[in-house]
Amino acid sequence: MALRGLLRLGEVAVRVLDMGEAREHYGKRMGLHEVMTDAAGQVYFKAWDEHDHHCLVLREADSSGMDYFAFKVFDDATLDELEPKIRAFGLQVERIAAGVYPKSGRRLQFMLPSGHLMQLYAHKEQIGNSLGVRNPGVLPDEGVIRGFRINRLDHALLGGVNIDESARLFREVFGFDLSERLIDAEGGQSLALFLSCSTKPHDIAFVLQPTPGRFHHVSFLLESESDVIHAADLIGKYRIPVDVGPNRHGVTRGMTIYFFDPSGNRNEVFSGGYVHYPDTPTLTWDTTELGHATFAQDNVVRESFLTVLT
Ligand code: M3P
Ligand code: FE
Repeated sequence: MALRGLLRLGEVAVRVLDMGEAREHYGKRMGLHEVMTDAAGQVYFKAWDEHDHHCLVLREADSSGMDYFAFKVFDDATLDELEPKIRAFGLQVERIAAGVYPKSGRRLQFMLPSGHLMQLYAHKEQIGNSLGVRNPGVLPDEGVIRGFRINRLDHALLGGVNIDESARLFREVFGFDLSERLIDAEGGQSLALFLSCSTKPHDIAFVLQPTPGRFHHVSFLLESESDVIHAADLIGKYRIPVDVGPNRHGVTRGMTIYFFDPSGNRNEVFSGGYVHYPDTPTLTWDTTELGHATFAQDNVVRESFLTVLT
């Protein structure tokens, strides 16, 4: 597959209430690598198998939630091509100069109809995954893969209003596929929309909420389903609050566990899921199967999963 345009979710900026606790959670427990603190005190992390400098930015604030998320695009020309298209869709686009965001090239920034601040960038300093690029081998040195053994940032689920409009931007302007959707069995209203720009079942998703700009979870990829169980063991050992213990999503078919950071932001680690191609039909779930769509091993509808957002 010739992957061009938007490549992947490259960065999520999360607000935390206490930076010390957050560092312990994301660094020591989850095992992400802390790579930098900036002049404003924001702390930057990367997952071991990412080449780019960072994927997670934490900012200490009075409320938890997400400040913005950013997709990496293939090249600088992609930014030039997309800017007028985003404007033509009806959004105001702000240009942010290279270097304003550390280690990053210039960015485009706009507010989604669902109330989420989104950015696009083409360049971020690459510091590698510690294996090098010539005869890299397969196993990094001891201590590089640690904690929950997270490979990379994978996706985010965002809660907000006008999710059909946000999805339309991703499909019509960014060329994403609607891989799956959850609809109200009665009225047909979209309740959750899953969008892919790759062969993954989703790269970004939206869930309908009464208020804009909410954050449901950020998700990190693990190598294997046994690593999900290993993460669950660590979550228990360190008394990390669990939202949903190991289970399999109906939507995406990923093996998942949901837990909370010390500020109440939901995190997910997962493994697996099917391969999505551009000709894969959109899969539709409706509310008569809400339990199976969300957690397919026990089919239990979890109130907290549907209502707790930051
Ligand atoms: C995921 C995933 C819902 C399912 C969410 C699924 C909201 O987050 O990673 O597959 O029904
Ligand atoms: Fe997820």
